[in-house]
Amino acid sequence: MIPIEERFPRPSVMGVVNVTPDSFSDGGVHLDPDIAAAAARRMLEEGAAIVDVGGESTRPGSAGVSAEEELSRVFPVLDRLGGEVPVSIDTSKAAVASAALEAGAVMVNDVTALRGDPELAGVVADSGAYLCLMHMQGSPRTMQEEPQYGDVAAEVAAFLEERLAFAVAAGISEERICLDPGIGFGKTVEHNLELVRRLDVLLALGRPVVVGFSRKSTLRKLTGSDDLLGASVAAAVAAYERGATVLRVHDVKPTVDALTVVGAIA
Ligand code: HH2
Repeated sequence: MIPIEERFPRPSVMGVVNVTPDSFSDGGVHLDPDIAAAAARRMLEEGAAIVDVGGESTRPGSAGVSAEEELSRVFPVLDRLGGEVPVSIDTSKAAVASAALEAGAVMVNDVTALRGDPELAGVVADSGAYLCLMHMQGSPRTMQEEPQYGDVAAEVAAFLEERLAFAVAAGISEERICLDPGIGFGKTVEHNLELVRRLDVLLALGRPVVVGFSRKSTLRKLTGSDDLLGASVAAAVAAYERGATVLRVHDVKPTVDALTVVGAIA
């Protein structure tokens, strides 16, 4: 088993393929499994190290979908990829993760950090997959109503430290785990900016950090623009420069190019 930092060295780009009708930036675009699989292959060609496939939107206000519905969206995509594209399955459900890992996924990306489904930790432990643990305050339905923190960086780090210990106690080796502050998940604009500004507080936990700022509403609020490409690339570069390892993005090529240039200058 290769430690996650060797399999996905800094910087690695994670391309986003949402197979949902309602995701907040690309909802409906990839609902056809042929189109979704083609998008995943294109992202790999453009330099993505891994593609995050999700069948349930977690946008603010969204309700959940059943495991059957989620699987019926993502499985045909994984089936078409045939294990040829490294896939992270964006799910909180053990049944979905289990089927996806069987179909070749190498990582489970759980926005609930193993709080959503008591069976998920065991599925990850038994499979030897990589795991991303993300911070969220509240649930997608309510999280943007009134997010509150004393010290957002310290509180997010304390939460992730506790979830990391939980995962390790469940038999998931620490070297398979990465951590994510959960940009936009129960956070104001200032909370999101502070988390990237003080990414060192998360890095101190000793695990690779994933940042997903791409196309999030904070960028729209900052720029006043609906075209979030430049803003998303800037946020990825800023996160990388502060030590993030994995950048979760919708626009792979511009991000890879930007990181290549920033890396050459460094
Ligand atoms: N953001 C979203 C979904 N999953 N996973 C991680 N680890 N980090 C993130 O920041 C993250 C995530 C939300 O973005 P998106 O996939 O574009 O939208 P939706 O949840 O509506 O499908």
